[in-house]
Amino acid sequence: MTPLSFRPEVMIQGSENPQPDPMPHRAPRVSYRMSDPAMVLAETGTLALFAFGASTPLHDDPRWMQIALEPFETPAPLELWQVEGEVTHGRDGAVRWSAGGGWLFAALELDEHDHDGADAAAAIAYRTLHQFVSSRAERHVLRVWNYLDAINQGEGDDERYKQFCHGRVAGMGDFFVDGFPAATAIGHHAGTQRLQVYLLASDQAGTPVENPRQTSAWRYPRQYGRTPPSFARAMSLPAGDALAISGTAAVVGHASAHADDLQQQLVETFANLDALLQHAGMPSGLDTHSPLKAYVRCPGDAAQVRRFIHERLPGVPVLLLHGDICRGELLVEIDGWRYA
Ligand code: 3EB
Repeated sequence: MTPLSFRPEVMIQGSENPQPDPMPHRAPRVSYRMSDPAMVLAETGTLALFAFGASTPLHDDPRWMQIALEPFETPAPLELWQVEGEVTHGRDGAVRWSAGGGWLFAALELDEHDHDGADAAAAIAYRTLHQFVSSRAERHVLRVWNYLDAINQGEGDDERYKQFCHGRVAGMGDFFVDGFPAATAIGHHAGTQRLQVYLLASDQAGTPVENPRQTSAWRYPRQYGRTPPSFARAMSLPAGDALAISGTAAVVGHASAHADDLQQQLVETFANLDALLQHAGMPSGLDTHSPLKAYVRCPGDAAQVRRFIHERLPGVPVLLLHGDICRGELLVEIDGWRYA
């Protein structure tokens, strides 16, 4: 839906409603940039800035986040979220946040040692973020990223990813009654039990999008754990001008396809991405404004993943990160943005 076609509806609603919803805001611009963090943080409209890997600097600014995933190409660019207008930022207990132009970034990092494991840490993280977001006008969570240590450790229902899924649902309460946000959940190798959760929220609701080639994650059968994963395959942003694409892997229906075959998993992952874009009504393919991340389990696979993506999507910015996918047989996962 374009902002123009949306306008008359809002005006009609507005005439009946003393407090009409604000107009949908233009989607934040997400890009990768090689630049000096201090300079980017000083720019008007910088909502968040991400650095990848342990060798990046630390900053006190609440908008700065060091991600526990190592990039395969160094120096890696920063990931930048830009909005229109002034940005304010602060801390609320353990939550770091920034807001501007109708958008909200919020982040929480926990040490699992303080919280008795992945299950309890996820519950605390989601409860805390829920409480914070509820206090804000930007209360519609559209996109969440989750990074946790040793994601595939443990057998059966005790696997840490499954514990995380259980705790996430326990902690979220009625956070997502209007539908789950788009999400990513990836394992890091930082060797500390650090749980990183961050989100993008808006003062307007988005539209969750599912993938016709895939069972909705919250309907996965029992074999994948006691508590199915709670995320949407994608989220169309309120103005319909961007699609936030969840972590997408070689899952067809609910099953992992091509166990341990990297090339075939890449082909299947791109078939999933194509189907998702089509189902969302977005232009097919990805363009040079559509930044992607590829999470690669085995460092030796990175070159092949890079080659495949560059051949398939020339000119599309892609950041290759060392990360474990939540099912042991999956070797690669891709997420990112598609602007209309
Ligand atoms: C899948 O299709 C792959 O638990 O939040 C992808 C995106 C996956 C998000 C999550 C998990 C999550 O099931 C795994």
